[in-house]
Amino acid sequence: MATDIARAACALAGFAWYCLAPGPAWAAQGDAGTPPSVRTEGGAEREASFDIVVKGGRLVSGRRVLVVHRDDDVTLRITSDKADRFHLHGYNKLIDLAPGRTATLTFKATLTGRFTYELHGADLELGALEVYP
Ligand SMILES: [Cu+2]
Repeated sequence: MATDIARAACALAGFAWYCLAPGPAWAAQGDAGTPPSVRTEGGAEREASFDIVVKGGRLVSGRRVLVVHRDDDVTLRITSDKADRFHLHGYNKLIDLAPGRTATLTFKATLTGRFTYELHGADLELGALEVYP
């Protein structure tokens, strides 16, 4: 249900090709799967941290789809070569980016689903955060 809403919003934003890409397509690109995060199975503390680097209007860091689980402590370290504003949809996290400086966003992944993230200044859709139960 939430996914449908997200897809509709994305379609309106002109990113239908991106939003409608099925899961297996991402998997085939090596984006899905085990997140490169520090995890303690069965333990109380889980964290997932990711670097998001944008240069010349392109995402140059590794993966577009960031995979975590509900209640993980998520850290996004975002670096852009131009001043911009980063937006994680759904969680509605906004952070200003200064050129060449890394901005850090931390939050607990309390909502499950697929949430796109983008740069507002460049109007650039970068990827998605997937939060699994
Ligand atoms: Cu946005």
